[in-house]
Amino acid sequence: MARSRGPRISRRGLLAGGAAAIVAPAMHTEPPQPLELWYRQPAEVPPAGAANEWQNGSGWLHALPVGNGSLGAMVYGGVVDERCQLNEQSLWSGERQDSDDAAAFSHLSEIRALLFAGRYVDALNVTAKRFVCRGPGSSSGNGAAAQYGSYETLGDLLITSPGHERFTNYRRSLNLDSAIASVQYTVEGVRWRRQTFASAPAAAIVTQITASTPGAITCTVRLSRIEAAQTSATGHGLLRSAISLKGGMKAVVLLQAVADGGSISVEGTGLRIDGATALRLIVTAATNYRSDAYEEVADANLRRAASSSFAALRSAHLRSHRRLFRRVSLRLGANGGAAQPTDEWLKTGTADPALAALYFQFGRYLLISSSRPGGLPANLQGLWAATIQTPWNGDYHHDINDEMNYWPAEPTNLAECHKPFLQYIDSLRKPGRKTAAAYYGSSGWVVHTISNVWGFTSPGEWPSWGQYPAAAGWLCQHLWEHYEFSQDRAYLRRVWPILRECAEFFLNTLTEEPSHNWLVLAPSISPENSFRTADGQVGSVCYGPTMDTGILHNLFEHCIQATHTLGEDAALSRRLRHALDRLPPYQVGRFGQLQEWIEDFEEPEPGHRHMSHLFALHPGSQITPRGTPDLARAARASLERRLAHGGGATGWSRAWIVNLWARLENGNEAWTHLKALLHGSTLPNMFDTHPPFQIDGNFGGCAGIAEMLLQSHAGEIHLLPALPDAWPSGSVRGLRARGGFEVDITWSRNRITEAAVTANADRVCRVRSVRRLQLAPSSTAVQRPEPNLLVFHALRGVRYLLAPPT
Ligand code: FUC
Repeated sequence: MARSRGPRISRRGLLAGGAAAIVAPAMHTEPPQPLELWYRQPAEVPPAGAANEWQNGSGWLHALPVGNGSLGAMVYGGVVDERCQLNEQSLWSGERQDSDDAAAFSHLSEIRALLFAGRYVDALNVTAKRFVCRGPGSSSGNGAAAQYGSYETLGDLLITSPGHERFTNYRRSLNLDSAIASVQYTVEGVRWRRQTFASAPAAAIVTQITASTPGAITCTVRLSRIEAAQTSATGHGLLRSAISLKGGMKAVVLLQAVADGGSISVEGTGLRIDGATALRLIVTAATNYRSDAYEEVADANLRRAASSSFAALRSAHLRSHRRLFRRVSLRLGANGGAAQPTDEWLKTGTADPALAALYFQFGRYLLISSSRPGGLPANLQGLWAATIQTPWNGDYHHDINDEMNYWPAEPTNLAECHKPFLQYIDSLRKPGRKTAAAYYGSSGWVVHTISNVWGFTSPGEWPSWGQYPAAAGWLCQHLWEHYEFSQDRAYLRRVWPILRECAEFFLNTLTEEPSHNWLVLAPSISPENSFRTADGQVGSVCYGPTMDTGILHNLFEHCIQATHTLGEDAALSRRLRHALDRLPPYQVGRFGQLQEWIEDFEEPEPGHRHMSHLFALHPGSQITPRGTPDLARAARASLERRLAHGGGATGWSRAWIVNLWARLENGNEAWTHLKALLHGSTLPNMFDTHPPFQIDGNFGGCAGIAEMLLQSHAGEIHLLPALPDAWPSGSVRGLRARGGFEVDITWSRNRITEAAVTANADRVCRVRSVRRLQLAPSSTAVQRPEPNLLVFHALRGVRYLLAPPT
């Protein structure tokens, strides 16, 4: 957003003029949108002690996730056998390791020379031998037994209720607005109800069981884990599971049963409850990842929660969840499908916009549940993983996956949920400095494709996916976006050293290629894609791929802006500008496409899932339909070419495509691909599937919907930039725009009927819409540089109403 001062109007003058002031929130006119996932049958609970292959089988993918940002559960909704599969986000195998190869730097010039001589396959071979991590790295995504480690399940809470075999009126659900998973059924006239939530304020998972007949609750409760756990029951309704993993990771899970009436006794390693009227189960857990006093932490949390009533726990949980969740509401019309259970709704394949609205809010729900301040960032599975060996180690992949996880954070008004990621990026700085020195002989910090919770920043074990230094620049985009949306200068000052050190790394590492003297990263890759060399071989390691240009352009521009905003480092700013001017330009290839590499190579896999070379269109902002129409056309040609060859096959790839079409302002194409995501890559519990389950598509799809409704990357707020014909009427409230704005939009018959913009500080506001709008009613001075572009000076906290002329 431009920060120059526009028309100067005093607050007094504005209010004196009468009418612009704060107006009541826009009323929704569309039918209420469902905020619930619901099912007619339990998720199939696997037999006790079953090995972990079942994660991608039937049961877990029907179970419903709850989470408080670090502690989570998958609730199956079983009747006789209920299972809540538990997770704690820092429970990782593996350990800190020194995976940098100190000799790597001595091979850098050789690799570069091979690349610049066009000997790509030779360069790949030397890189594979001399310029990868030491040791097995991620072990091809199977690192559970290696030092790299894997994110692991915490175990299960198992509740057995004998005599409940013949149940009727079954229903289970997850309400996104209350963040409570519920199960209800009837057995012989007794109505049973279980509610489970993961409370952030209580740092606990709480399950309450009630029955309509006093004294009816008789069940057993156990904690279990496939391996490496010692479980014990003590008197007073307490269970304890102590986990100890090879690398030194330790965890404890505690459960306190609190019964109204009846009795609790120890039965083996579990508890037996007899004749209770209500039963409350409190679960807390902690690991030694952050503190050796983890047992005390879990214990204190347990005692605090167990001494609160269910009503008090529930209302504190609701307050904490709704404070975040209710900031945004979305209605997209038609919700006929909501009458069906969610698994059936997903299967029907009908184009129901309300399903998209539910998916959008589910994405926000998942982010709130898996990423809260103080915790670790949402990993490849958010925080829900049922196995010892989680696919791809459940780690942090920086070549699309973890960035996509956080695309919705700022626009969908969950900036707090972005913080774990921002802190995690900061934590990579220290190991990343060592990696920068070992491989590039450079100061600054760098990270490559993958990281774990142990600070892994080395290149991955195989260069075609692992040699990706630009990752550090992409991560820094998130630090900047948090500032762009908030305009919080104190925050920018705090993170500036991270950005600066990253920029310094790239300034040191960029090198001149011989043909045009452009500055390039070498060796690099265009994530996970390959190309055919002139002599017909397949290469991957390259120099100056288009994505690097997009990422470095972003990083350097942001750093330049930061130096201006913070009044610092004019010399650095000049160096960055100089380097920016010498990055490779965007090139258009033989198909009219945006070229992915510095040469217009043939592609063995033209439908590749990664959309890396389109970074500048999204999530970057250098290519826009109005600002760079020729490049936007080339980007579109690239996208169409990918699609013509089967692109979008994985969930996250499809979600990226939605965002790309939204940036091309093509709502109908965005909707087509959103439907493909909903009906092709979504599991019964609404988790995205790669396959297997990978949460990035959930977040990317959620962000894509926001991107269809509101964009703010081109120095202006663009209302409904990509509204599909299929969403003729709707409303959205509480989306955020860069520049420090909050925006509401209501539309009908595909045209805006009303919008509202609120700024978090006095500043110029530029609003674009397809339809001519005016500030209504208001005395605020408005400029109209283009028919559909309004510019005015917004005052802090005033809600400006925009409407078509009457
Ligand atoms: C990247 C992708 C894969 C997968 C993995 C977790 O490597 O290319 O498709 O999403 O991350």
